[in-house]
Amino acid sequence: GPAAGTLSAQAATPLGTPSTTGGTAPTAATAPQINAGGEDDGADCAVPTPGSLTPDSKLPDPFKRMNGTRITAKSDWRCRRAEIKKLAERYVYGEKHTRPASVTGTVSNTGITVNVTDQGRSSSFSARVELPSGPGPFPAVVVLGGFGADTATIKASGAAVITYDPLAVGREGTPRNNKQGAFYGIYGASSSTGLLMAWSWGVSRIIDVIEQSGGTLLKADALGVTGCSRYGKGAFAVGAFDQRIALTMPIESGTAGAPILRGIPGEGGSQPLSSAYSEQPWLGDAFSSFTGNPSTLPVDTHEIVAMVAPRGLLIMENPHIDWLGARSGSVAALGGAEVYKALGAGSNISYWSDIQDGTHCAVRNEWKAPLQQNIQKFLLKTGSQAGVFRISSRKSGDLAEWRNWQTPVLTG
Ligand code: MCU
Repeated sequence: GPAAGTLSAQAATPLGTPSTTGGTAPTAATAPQINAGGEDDGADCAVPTPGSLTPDSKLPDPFKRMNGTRITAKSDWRCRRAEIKKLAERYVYGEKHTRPASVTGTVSNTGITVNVTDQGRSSSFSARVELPSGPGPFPAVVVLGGFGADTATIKASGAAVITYDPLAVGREGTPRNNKQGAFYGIYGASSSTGLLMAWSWGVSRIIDVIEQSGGTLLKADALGVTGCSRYGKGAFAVGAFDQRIALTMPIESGTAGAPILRGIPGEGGSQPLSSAYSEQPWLGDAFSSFTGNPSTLPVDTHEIVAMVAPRGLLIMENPHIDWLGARSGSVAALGGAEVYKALGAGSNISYWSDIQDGTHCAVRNEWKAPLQQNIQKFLLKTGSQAGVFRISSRKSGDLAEWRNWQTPVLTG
């Protein structure tokens, strides 16, 4: 049986391959597609090759460039972010790969199909679509996996739900040298990229198809992502590595999700780094060097939080289950929030672990209002509610213990 403290993994409900042949998009007034940005707005930044790694038990300074200087202007963040992205790919998640040579597909009111060709190889996968009532085009939330997300509230708020089975793109239960799924069909079964990044790549390809569909049914500039547990880890990576995602909402993500990696060894009962690394190939192969001691990591998850800035972010965590590392999660949110503040976007990040019911991936009453408010603000663009930090006293971390840097006042 599972080790004490282990969560029994809820089986992901297999999602039927949606039929798209009969689907007809409801007619809707065509609005011009205004893109929030590209998948990777810092792709043109010159990022140095990382040098040797030096141990530091504190969180890396998110404002300090790889060349040792600190950024001084808000406009500097774009290329500093590109450095964090490169470090995160190299040491934590593995390479995402840039936009493939060809992405085609269809969007209907029941499903999305995706066909990708890159490096001379092709693969396909699909997702299910459920529309809210009323006239489109609709914002949409991509839900990774089939559990834990409050899809009723998402739809009642006026957003479509796109249910995506990450396992079709990066399968679980395979050895690291024989990874399977649509991502690995293209980039190879021995790719060192972990499942979380493969899942993130899959959502990016769904967004490519939505962008190409012309915006009559789903709005490419009003997309969110969510998922619980292992799919919370995935949702976190999706939002960090695609800047077209307007709202990122990881739920109870645990180790390899939001919680600071440096915090895990000292947070009693939390899933050890070695366990998260070996349970499934979620993280990239290169993370093996850090499972015993994360102190030489040149990046930590407060900076993955920061990669989402200034876009909408709602981190939901469960402080009743030690395994989920919610104390380290609160530190990641607080640390990343410093970047949001420096960018003048402090009200775009929310964190909520003050909940009553300890059941893993339960749909919770406490999260209904913040979910709705974030959808209104970042997807429907009708709300303006400020972000909230509701950190449970059960698992409340202290950022001051984790940093030796201060937040600069950025110009611009
Ligand atoms: C929190 O996410 C994982 C956790 O990392 C695993 O150790 C456990 O087996 O499964 C959790 C999960 O995905 O539950 C549905």
